[in-house]
Amino acid sequence: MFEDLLQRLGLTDRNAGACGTSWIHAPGDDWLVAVNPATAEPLGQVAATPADAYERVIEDAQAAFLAWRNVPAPRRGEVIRRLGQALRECKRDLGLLVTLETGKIRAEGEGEVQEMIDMCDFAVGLSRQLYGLTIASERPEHRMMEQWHPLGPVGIITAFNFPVAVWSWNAALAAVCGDTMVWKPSPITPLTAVAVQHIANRVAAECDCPGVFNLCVGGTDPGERMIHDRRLPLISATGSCRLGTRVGEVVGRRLGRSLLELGGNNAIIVTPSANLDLALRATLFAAVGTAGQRCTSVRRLIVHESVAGELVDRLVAAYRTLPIGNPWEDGVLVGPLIHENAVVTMMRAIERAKEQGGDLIQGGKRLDRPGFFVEPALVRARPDMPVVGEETFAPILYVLTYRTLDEALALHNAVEQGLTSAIFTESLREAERFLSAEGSDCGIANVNIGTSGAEIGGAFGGEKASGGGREAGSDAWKAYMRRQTCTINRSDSLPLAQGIRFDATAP
Ligand code: UN1
Repeated sequence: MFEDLLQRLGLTDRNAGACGTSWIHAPGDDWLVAVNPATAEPLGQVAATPADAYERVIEDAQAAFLAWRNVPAPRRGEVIRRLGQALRECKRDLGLLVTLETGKIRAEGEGEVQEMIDMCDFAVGLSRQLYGLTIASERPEHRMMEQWHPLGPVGIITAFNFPVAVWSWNAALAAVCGDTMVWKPSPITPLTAVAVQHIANRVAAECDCPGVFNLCVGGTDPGERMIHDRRLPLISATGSCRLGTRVGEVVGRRLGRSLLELGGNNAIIVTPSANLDLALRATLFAAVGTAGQRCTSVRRLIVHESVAGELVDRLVAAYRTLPIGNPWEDGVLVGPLIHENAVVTMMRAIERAKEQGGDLIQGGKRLDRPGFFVEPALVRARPDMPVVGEETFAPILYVLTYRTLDEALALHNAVEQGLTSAIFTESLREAERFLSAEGSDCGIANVNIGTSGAEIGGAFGGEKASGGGREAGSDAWKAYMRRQTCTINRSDSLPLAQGIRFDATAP
């Protein structure tokens, strides 16, 4: 049905999955099958990376790093400017492939490519702003300064739900910072990764910088190799808390750096003064957008009891008319879940919620059609239900009520994760309290905006079990570089810091 599209993106039925300075066509018999979750039909296959191909990819990334680190940063920025241009040219095609491989709707598929473009623009500017500080020295005729150097080849592990944007958060920064990189995409979305690699290869060929962007498609095998590999000083990983724990442990054992962007159990607090129209629209996008499969999706709605009745009625009405269907069709707002297992996990969570005393007030059924479609679910819940503390990667929204803001904040922060958060209020005091030190404990806190859909200009990431990493905007680039403190003496004496005297006589 979409053969032309695959062709335009350089894809065939069977694609190589390992790429260093060139594609490595290993005879490997381990093929990953990309499936369209809306039809359960295969889209194409990609070869998993065997051990010897992995070695070649890492060697290419290492060799390329030796040259790339010496290229002036603004020139590295030029490569990323061109990458952004190439992405603009294929925004529709790549966006549609994201839709086909992940099941997210067209607007969101293209939105993801826009996020890549924005990220490239940001990194181009950054390539002239990798600033260090100068610091007052306590010693006469001395100067202290801080400078930032490239770190090395970076390992990038990404998840199925943002199969291309999260690569760009890392890749655009790593490249301008002078790092080369090795990308292991989710084994569920290998086709978009191969398509992006083709685009990156074209840009790298034009700019004569082979080996900066590298790929090794696969499951746990290349993943485990990467996290153990001392040649990768930084592993940036996006995925579940379980994956993050493994990455953090293994990389920590070799004293490498890890940048973790893990799960969330995000909440929206709706206060008595809230503009309910806004709260409703924001909740809908955050709860059912991407079929609830963003790490930023809202999982808990904490509503003041005085407005809970009205808000829940309006949510139920909106859920009943949600256009669910083929994500590439106009007007559809909810596509399928990613695979069969995701459907089963969602149904189990709903069963457990019921057993624990929750009340399923809307949706929650599988649709009788091919693919992995479900009705988004609304569950009236109590905070002590264990299932409410878990992140089920599906559109289940637990509705909780509260009486005082103290109670709402305590409920809000009572989960293991700490990624994104939001409050809907017209009260300055409530908003400021939510943003204060005693308010939201998350990496992202919004007022009158939902939990999902962050801009790339800010640092993205969360606290607690969400991993602590920060990616994309602000000064997230610092994770991709090594900091060096330099002190320079232009005098004829050798004063020691802290006033120490050490007058050894030299012969
Ligand atoms: C994710 O789900 O892993 O803020 C990332 C958002 C997107 C990124 C989500 N910009 O929802």
